Amino acid sequence: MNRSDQPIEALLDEERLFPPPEECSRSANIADPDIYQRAAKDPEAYWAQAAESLEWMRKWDRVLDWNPPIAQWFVGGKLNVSVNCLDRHVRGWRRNKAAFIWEGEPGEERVLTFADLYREVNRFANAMKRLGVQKGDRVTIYMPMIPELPIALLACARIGAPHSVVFGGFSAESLRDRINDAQSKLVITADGSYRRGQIVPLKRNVDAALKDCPCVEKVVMVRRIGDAAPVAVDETRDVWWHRAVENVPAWCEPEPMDSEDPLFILYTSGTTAKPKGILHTTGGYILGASLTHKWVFDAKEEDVYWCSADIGWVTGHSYIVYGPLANGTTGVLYEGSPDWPDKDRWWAMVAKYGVNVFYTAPTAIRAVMKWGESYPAKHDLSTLRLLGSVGEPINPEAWMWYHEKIGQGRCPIVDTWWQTETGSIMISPLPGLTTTKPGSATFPLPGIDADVVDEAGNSVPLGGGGYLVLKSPWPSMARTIYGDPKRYEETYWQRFGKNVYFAGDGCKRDEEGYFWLLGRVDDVMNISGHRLSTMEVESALVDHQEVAEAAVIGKKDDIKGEAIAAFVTLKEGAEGNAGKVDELKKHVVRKIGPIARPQSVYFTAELPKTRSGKIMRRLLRDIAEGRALGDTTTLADATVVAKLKSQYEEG
Ligand code: 7RM
Repeated sequence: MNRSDQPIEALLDEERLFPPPEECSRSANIADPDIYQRAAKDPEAYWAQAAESLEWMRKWDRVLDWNPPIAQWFVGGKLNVSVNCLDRHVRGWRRNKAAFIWEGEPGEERVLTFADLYREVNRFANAMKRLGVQKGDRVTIYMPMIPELPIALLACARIGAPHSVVFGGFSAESLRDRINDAQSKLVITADGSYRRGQIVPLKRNVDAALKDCPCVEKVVMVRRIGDAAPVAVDETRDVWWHRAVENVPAWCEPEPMDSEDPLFILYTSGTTAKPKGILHTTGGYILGASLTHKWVFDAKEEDVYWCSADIGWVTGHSYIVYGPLANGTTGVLYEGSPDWPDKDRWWAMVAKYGVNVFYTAPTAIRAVMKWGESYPAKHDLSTLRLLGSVGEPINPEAWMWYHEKIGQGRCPIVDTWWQTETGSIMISPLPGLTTTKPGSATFPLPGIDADVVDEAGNSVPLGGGGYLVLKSPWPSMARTIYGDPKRYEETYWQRFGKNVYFAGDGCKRDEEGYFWLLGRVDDVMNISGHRLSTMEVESALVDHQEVAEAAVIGKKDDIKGEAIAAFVTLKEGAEGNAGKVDELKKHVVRKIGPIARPQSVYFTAELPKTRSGKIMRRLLRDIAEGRALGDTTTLADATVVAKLKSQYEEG
């Protein structure tokens, strides 16, 4: 499958080359190309040397224990992530350096220095302890992009309580399932959040979720909105953040964590209806996040860095919170939407704060492109020196537009391939070294052993395509799926043997060895850079009392990358009309959240299936994208798709 706007053959013929600007090569953190070879020759020595950049309470005994597929990194080492992100900076001159420049959607501004952040993290860590949270207890965080969100993450890290952040756009039911899966004791939320001028009632969703979460003992609420978002307070359970931190000591002893102790769980969609709780541990994760942030974004002391993701996704964990803070970087944190109050909000902020490095997703670039170049052109973007992309393949057209209209032809673009499971960037240019090609994530980073293999697991020669795999362990790799180690092994470490990580992405390499990511090869959709499984949406649909069966596909979309198209069979007697379409869309939003809202719903008497009863989504995709049907020989009843196709074409 190729999600780009060109056929893959055309991609591989891409002739536009963008060598690193001289200025960038001269000053880059990584300017010596030998690093790739050095890392490949002795990976353990390479990672050990990299880990010296962290502050350890006890040094490790062994770099790696590898019993495939179980890896342990920096065995015997002890450290605390919050110490690495805060204490070591406040001890020195960074004390009064800005850690976050925050802007609320309505326009408030707040700057938190490292000392401010340190103080708030210590206080909130003590507040959680007072509420009964102990090392190892899980904490679910369901919050808007306000300073209390990174404070909550770091406070969890300080006391050794693994956090599980649930994106604020998820529904009460999704929140409930994630709380129960993690068996969280504490939930941290806010009365609400702002989105395009509207108020999202977060606490109300928490209340709904907690009707079925007996594990939760306490809820902490930030007062973000105030009177416009009144909340029901359960006096025995709920406590305001500002009350919780009253009269707590200003210092909280950081928990000495084993390198392999859990740092967080983050849920991500797989091929089944149930999201997977990806578990990351302490030493390897913070090494991966900090090192890649330093190298890929060429982090400099004086930088103002902005990653536009939400902390509810892994990109926000690694590249808003942990990586940049570990490196002592000043980051921008923005609560709201890029088109509020107008479509130049981002560029106004870039100019206002003098942003140097900007990291966003192709779906956002394509939206900005559609709005037109007049919006960025209104603002002074001359401080930008480096641009990043993540979340899905970036089509060359969007890449060129980003390069010209945002980067003004001056800024290298780093197209970064990675996943929730990899913890940090795996395939990306190094801005001072790599000549880029629009649409290619270029090469695996030093120490990352990526390959492209065929069905049988054999490496495919340059020029060919297949499945993307990682053939050696790396420090920030996921350690397990929380509560389901078997699923972890089966999903990632079985397809090509227990030594080989299967990423679930298709990939081609050109004759020069550049990697071209082609999108998922499984039933995972990529909607605006967010992962959703077809099964998740299908089970939300069949949960509706009038739906008999549903098949969902990701249909190519100019802005979102993919948009959800649902093919639905109704139960006897139910009528498929416009009202029903609306009702089903709402039902999915209620079950999962707005990101899962189907763009189109089609009613059909039957779904195309193989003789063994498997729904042939490939054919539905052909229909939805208006292509000639692919191979239909395995269908149980070929008339089903023919009918569906003509019905679809009639509109
Ligand atoms: C960071 C993140 C992971 C999936 C992954 C890919 C796709 C991400 C790129 C990309 C092509 C990229 N984590 N993906 N980055 N595809 N080029 N630069 O997105 O767990 O939410 O998603 O996203 O399919 O498997 S994620």
